[in-house]
Amino acid sequence: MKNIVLIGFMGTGKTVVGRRLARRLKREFIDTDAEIEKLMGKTVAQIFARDGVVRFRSEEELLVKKLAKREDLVIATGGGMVLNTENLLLLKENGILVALTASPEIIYDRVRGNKNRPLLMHGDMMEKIRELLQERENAYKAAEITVDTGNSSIVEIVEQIT
Ligand code: SKM
Repeated sequence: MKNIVLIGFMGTGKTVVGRRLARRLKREFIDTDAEIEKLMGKTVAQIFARDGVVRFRSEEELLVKKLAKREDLVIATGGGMVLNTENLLLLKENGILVALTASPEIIYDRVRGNKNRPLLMHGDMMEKIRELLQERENAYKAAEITVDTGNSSIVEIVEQIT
């Protein structure tokens, strides 16, 4: 069966929803950020600081190439994964893309205590969220299904996807 690929901005719930969805469907769950952290033995923040964003993006690319050959997975992608059109096409080849969304205010509430969000650590966090959301709006529209995670429980969200 095709993979289920969760895309969307940081703080939209991809990891939490993905894990629950995988359990429900009895599928393997892959979180690309966690996978890259495991591979490189560093947190995302450390990779950004020590190796740079370009290195992180190329690790994402390599990982997508591997994942696109597999089936029956639930994949939670990093928030910037879909900025690369090649990634998007590969993930779509054998996957159903599901976009998770939430308002900038809810995203802010969910991510503000998290130190592992290097793109949001400099300057005004709320402003940065709005700016990046605007830049990426179109990329997230590549999904076949879009689910707002702002006002629903995880169970309800999983229900909407299945
Ligand atoms: O993949 C990580 C990393 O912090 C970059 C990112 C982004 O570009 O939105 C989101 C996170 O999931």
